Amino acid sequence: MSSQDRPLGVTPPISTSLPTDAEHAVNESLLEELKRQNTFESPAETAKREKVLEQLQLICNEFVRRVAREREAGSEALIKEARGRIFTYGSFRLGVYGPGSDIDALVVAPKYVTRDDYFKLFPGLLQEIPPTGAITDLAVVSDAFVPIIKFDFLGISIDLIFSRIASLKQLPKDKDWNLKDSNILRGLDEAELRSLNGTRVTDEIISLVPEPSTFRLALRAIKLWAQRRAVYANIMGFPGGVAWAMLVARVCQLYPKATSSVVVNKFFHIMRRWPWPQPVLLKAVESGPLQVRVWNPKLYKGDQFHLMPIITPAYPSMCATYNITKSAMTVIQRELQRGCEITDSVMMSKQPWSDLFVKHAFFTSDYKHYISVITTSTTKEAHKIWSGYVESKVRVLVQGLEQHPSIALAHAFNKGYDRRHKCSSEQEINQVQEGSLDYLLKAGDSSAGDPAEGNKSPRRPADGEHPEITPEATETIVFTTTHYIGLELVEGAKSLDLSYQVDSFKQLCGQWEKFNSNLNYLSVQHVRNVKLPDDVFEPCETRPQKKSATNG
Ligand code: 3AT
Ligand code: MN
Ligand code: MN
Repeated sequence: MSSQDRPLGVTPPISTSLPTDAEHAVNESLLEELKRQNTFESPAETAKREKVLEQLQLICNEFVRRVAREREAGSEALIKEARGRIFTYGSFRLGVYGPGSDIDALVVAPKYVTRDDYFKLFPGLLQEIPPTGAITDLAVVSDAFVPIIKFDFLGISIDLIFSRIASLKQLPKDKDWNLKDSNILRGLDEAELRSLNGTRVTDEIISLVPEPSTFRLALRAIKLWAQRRAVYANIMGFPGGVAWAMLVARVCQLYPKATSSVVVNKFFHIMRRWPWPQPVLLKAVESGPLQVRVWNPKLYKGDQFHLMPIITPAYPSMCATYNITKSAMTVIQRELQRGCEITDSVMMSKQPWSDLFVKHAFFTSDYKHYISVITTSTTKEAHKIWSGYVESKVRVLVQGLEQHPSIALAHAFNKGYDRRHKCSSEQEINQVQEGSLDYLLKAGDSSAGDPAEGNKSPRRPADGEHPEITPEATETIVFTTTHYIGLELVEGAKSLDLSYQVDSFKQLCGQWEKFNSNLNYLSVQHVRNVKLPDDVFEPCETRPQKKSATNG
């Protein structure tokens, strides 16, 4: 258990006052609201997660034993004792997972086990050891930035990554053994370092908060708020789960005895007034023991460009928010301001917590002008790769738009919209590529076989081949993903010629080595609020209306 007396953080606490009765009461109502909002899963579902993790541990041991038998033949004692270890990270490890959360886990193995062994043997063991049908949707992504095996285990999605420990021939049996000691990083390559990083960061965050249960409830509230307000998305230039967790952890350090409700209220005030670009740190940044780059704006010019640096506590410390754009920062500041106002009034019991979690108005009233970035592909496989790449570059377009003299703010919505279209001619495909929704397949529309699966052979074109459109075989399923960027114009803005920004963005994406002009397409369009498609609105929402001339 964490010590109540040891001060945590890079400064002393702001207040060590104990909560008042009123604060306890508001805390109770926060817990009730989070339950009502379905952020907790049932004990039975959590028990299932534990069972899945036990199974994974057994598979992990068997995996290491098999490699040991092959590579350490003769060392009977070593083979007999050979074992691996499953660690978790992400929302499960932080204790803030909900009904839909995955389990992010890491396989740790002794020095003689390689990443190649992991990708060669582990998928087979997943098919072999658990009962038939327990593992579904297995996908192996060995060439990713963080190489990963993804699958569903009894319906729970699992992200499983791997690292060995180069200094250990045998992993300790001790249940309390962990990855905290930075010396375990010695001798590892970049991918292995990154794989160990997730668990090391989450473990450090928890060990650096004065009261983990207070932290967890407050973080659940902040995560829900950030998701509802669409300011949760690392890839779109907003903080992701780890960054929001670190901000909440910092506030917990500053108010070590406070309730979660007070932490949430103080979170908005402290973060609203944070003197960016001064970094948010949970502890002093360590510079060793390895020769690995650590976040340091005095040493690295690139680190000076981080607008809202939030620094991970585990060595080697990194900036979790290097993605944040100028516009995203403005949007975050506005949302923090809104959070200040609402939670101040909630703390005085003048407003309910539910007001904090009201959905954003990105499409309904925030903007008049939108830019839509439409990626199109004619096969499902090609679309996954292409849309993923373009998504990771939308921030670059945002940064370009921010430079435009007529644009005050370019706000990228935090998620893209996936759509499927049924086209019966080359011309219709072209229209879809340019943003037409005339051939949209509604969810559940099965008139084209199983549209989720895309074009079935023989109509599905081979890789690199253009889908053949003949009078007999007339249906092509076209896949699109659209990202919306809301624009705020400067006062008195006249022209809105974005061709320079748009062309440079298209050029950047088109230069990607995996871009296939036969299968992939990219279009960028200007959309007025009154022309936004139906599916970005909930049934209960009011669409933006064209102002009638008489209303002026
Ligand atoms: P959920 O409860 O699962 O929604 P989470 O915080 O666990 O929330 P994720 O499972 O998406 O979120 O991510 C867990 C961690 O995995 C967070 C981050 O350290 C790492 N991670 C996720 N996506 C990426 C990515 N694209 N690149 C690098 N690291 C990633
Ligand atoms: Mn997760
Ligand atoms: Mn995950």
